[in-house]
Amino acid sequence: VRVLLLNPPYVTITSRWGVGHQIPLGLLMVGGSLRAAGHDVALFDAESRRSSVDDVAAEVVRFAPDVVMTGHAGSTPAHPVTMATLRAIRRVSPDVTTVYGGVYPTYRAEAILATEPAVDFIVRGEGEETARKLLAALEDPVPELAAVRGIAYRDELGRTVVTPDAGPIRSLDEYEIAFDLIDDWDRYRCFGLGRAAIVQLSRGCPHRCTYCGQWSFWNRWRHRDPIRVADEIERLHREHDVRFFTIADENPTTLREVFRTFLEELARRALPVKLFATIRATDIVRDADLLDLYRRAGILYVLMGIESTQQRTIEAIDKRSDTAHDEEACRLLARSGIFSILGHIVGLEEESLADFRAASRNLARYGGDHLNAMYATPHPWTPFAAEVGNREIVEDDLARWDYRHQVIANGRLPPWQIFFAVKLLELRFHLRPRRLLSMLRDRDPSRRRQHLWCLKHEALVFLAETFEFLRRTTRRVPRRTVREFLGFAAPRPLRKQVPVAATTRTSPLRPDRIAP
Ligand code: B12
Ligand code: SF4
Repeated sequence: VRVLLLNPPYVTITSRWGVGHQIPLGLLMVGGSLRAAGHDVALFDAESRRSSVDDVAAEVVRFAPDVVMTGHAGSTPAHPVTMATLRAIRRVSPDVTTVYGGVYPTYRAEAILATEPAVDFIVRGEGEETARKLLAALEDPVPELAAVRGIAYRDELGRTVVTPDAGPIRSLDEYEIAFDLIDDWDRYRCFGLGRAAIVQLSRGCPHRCTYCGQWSFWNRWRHRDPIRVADEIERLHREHDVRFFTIADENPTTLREVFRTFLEELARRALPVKLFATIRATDIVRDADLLDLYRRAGILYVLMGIESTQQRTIEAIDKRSDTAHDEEACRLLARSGIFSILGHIVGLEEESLADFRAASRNLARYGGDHLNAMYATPHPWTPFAAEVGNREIVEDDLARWDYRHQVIANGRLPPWQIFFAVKLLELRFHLRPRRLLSMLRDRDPSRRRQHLWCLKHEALVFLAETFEFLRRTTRRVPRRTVREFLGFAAPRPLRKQVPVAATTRTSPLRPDRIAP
């Protein structure tokens, strides 16, 4: 089967002015699996090419695939433009079969199929095996679609059929990743460090933060062979001069020994590459004795989702962490020469201006290097969405459900006040004298270059977001609660909260959430 993998033309302020574009790893993983099964596969990355919807339609006519497969990492906010693109494709190539995958369509399959005739199939969950089985079924003169687990489609009577879940892939190492489908590595550059790629050591997370939609998507935490991932990094560096790697994992440090093996392999190879990883503060504290190895392996940035500087909020979202760990992790990373990025979420509670002032003071005390202030977003598949079901939404455009726009109303403060409170928080954090002074005092020229690169791009994102907000303040959003907007039939029951004090905060791993 001739397959065109399509990364839709979804471009955000953060990719345009901030971190840049990244390779579409999910599609490359699906592509590798399909190619190994004998299909003819190509990739069109409309995001990094900054193509228009019409450019994509023209490319589909030119390539003339049997099947177009699409999906984007920034799944929910990318949904509207993905649908516009599939509609344009349908207009010019009515016979092409369309397949849509990723996190958002996994959970909204029925709603999408009911309203979007341009979507023929949805692959729910991990794509490698299911996409292969779907194509095998489609090649059959009498396709037995109902037997393919993990898909959704319309039957000949137009009824939506959702087949049983496919379940998590057992051995992630069995699948090849089609990195060679990338035709121009120069389109993927990050942090001013040259060519960039994403790699994945593990999938899933054994934690259960209420607002996070990732743990349920991947099901159990599983990992690849850490040595093979190090091989992959070395190969991408040697063959394509990739110098910056983002580790896609939700929680790469879940098993200390696995992560340690990965780091030791990288340190031993002494490649001139830098890494970005998302790691829990509790694991940074746990790994205090390994942080020198982290640095030698090339880890340059660690994003820590601290989410709030209030202990009550951290407990309400079941983060299984605490403010002491967050502060300690910042200190340890600074001591090890690794840049920390603090993920802070606004809207998990209805903050007052006093709460913003307290957050600003606390974040300054933690002393991290960068702040990524985000807005709580009620993905319908999270317990958080049910918890905030009665709050109103202030943003009904899914394209803005990207963590950079306020979605849920705050009963105490209007959106314009929240926006400026967040911008002030960012400004005070990034321009605090102690931070600026330590940047100026940094003698290492490569670190100084990083400081400057980040400062410039943080300023650009700041200005672009402010400009965008001012242009858009007049738009009125009809009054609806989260529940009404998402169309919940009934609020989902709240999960039983485990009191944090009754658990071991630093190692709350449950064996049933980790694959053997
Ligand atoms: C690396 C990363 C980034 C990178 C690179 C993104 C990229 N272009 O690849 C950067 C830093 C640029 C980034 C930016 C953003 N990101 Co981001 N990012 C991630 C991260 C950490 C990993 C993504 C990844 O590569 N995963 C691994 C791959 C293999 O998984 P996957 O893409 O889901 O693909 C699998 C399946 O979903 C499925 N599949 C996917 N697509 C398709 C298509 C078909 C046809 C099929 C059959 C199957 C299929 O098969 C794949 C293999 O099993 C995730 C969190 C996470 N750990 O997953 C967040 C995440 C994807 N990001 C998210 C968001 C919202 C964003 C931003 C919008 C934030 C912002 N406002 O700037 C932007 C989008 C900008 C952009 N243009 O990409 C959210 C998406 C939320 C949602 N579910 O809707 C996530 C899940 C974070 C989170 N915890 O909520 N991100
Ligand atoms: S630790 Fe991170 S990935 Fe894991 S459930 Fe919490 S927010 Fe999600």
